[in-house]
Amino acid sequence: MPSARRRTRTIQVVTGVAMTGALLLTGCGGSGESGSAATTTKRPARPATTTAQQTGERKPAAATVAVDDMKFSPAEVTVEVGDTVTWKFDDKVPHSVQGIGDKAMGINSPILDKGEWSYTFTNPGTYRYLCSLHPEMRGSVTVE
Ligand SMILES: [Cu+2]
Repeated sequence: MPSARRRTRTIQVVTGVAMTGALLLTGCGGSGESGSAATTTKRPARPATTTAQQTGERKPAAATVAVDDMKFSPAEVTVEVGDTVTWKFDDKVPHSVQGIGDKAMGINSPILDKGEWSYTFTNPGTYRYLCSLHPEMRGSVTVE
């Protein structure tokens, strides 16, 4: 078998080279194979984890209270935490939405005769309010 013979010769050659190399160890720096630089394949940067949350979209009002005919209607509404209540003003005289007590301090609309005003409730509880011009006009928002 010729291949077996060749292999034997190759082994001999290799051994010889190895020996020679050992002898010339000090002298043969630099002449080796080039291009063996490990090319680390650069992995593409992991894409930013996309969150499915839609924080940009504004939630529609969970409840709408009409401010008309000298009253809030419905006078009592119930929403969930994070919900927005919108008051729609449409009366012959102006009104406002004014929270009653420290808890409802943030509820404070301008005085309006037309248009609407919204408030987003972020804590559970019952929030009572009135119209600053007509304190007999009262309503409440319960946040669950
Ligand atoms: Cu009023």
